[in-house]
Amino acid sequence: MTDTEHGAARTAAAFHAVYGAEPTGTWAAPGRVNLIGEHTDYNDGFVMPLALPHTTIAAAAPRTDGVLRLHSAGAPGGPVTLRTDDLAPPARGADWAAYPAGVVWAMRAAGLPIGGADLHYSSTVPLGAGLSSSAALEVATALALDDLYGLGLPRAELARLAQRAENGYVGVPCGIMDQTAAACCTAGHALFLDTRDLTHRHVPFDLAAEGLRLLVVDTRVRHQLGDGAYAQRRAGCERGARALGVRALRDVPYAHLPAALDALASDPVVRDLVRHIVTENHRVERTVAHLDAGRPRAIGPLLTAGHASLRDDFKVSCPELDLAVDTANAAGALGARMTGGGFGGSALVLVEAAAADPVTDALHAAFAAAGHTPPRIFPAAPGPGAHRLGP
Ligand code: GAF
Repeated sequence: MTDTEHGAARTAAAFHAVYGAEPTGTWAAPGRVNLIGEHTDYNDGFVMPLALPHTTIAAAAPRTDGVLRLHSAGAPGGPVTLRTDDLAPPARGADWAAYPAGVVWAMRAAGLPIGGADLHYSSTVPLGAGLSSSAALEVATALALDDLYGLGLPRAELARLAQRAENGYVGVPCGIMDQTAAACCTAGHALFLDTRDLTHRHVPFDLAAEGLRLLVVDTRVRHQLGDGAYAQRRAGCERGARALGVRALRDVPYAHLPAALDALASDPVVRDLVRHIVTENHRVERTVAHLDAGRPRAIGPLLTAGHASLRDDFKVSCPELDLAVDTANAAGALGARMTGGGFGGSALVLVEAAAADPVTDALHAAFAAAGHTPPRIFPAAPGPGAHRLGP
């Protein structure tokens, strides 16, 4: 049995222990790291996430009485019990159950014939590490309900419903990247996604075959997206688009960046946000070009340049993330950057396989010397997107 099969069997057994019956099935959705393309998703831009092997597993069975029961291996106590008819935003409290309840709300608000259900969750996606544990929870729920109620919705639609749950029910103004990564990624590939229309392409990223490793460095600095700084960046980008007369910053071509920056000279905060978004979209396109041409090592400097832009222009880094990036590069990494929303969470590091251990040692030593909490460091190879596990 694989780890995932074990996880499915354990989650199904726990469902039985909680609800006294067999689940109809089990479904998994992964966390993600974003290789490049940060904060571009709410600017209609390009992103390039890949699925982690860490997943949230939902065991579920439908109910005919309109009751929704939600239980998590990670939360103490019995199931949260709600009536689907009563679900309405805003969610009461920022409780984990708001995410799956929000998915049920979003599906029903979209007119989909979703009734009640019993759900039990287990997860190996690190929480609060900027690795999209919320999107994994939402997408596992959306896929389970889609299957239980025989809807057969396209993956991109499940991602949109999951995002609507988070925006409209939980109240977090996130973009669409994380939910699409959880729903649409495939093993061995990064997902080149155009967030304007969700068209995407699976770009081969076979690290092992290339003799490379991608390390995820969880700084253990926790940051919630809902607490204002993310929404401020988003509002600043919208202000920039309005000032430049474009629908979204994605519509500012890289070649027009100098003129756009001149036009925004009187608003340096917005000017710097715009510089990040326009250069970041360009970095995504160059990353894709390198990977398509079989030059994965060449993306290293783009990762590091992306970090500098997030630190200096978008101002969403923090000392621990900067230390991780600088230390990894000084120890011989090909490139490194923060990944996800920022202000904490995780960095990623691209290294030659032989350099993975020395770079990991250097990171531990640097965090210890700085008096920071020890980071959690693990290699990530692109795993599959959401799927049914069984029975
Ligand atoms: C978070 C958000 F949820 C995403 O939508 C995205 O904006 C990301 O931060 C930054 O790229 O993960």
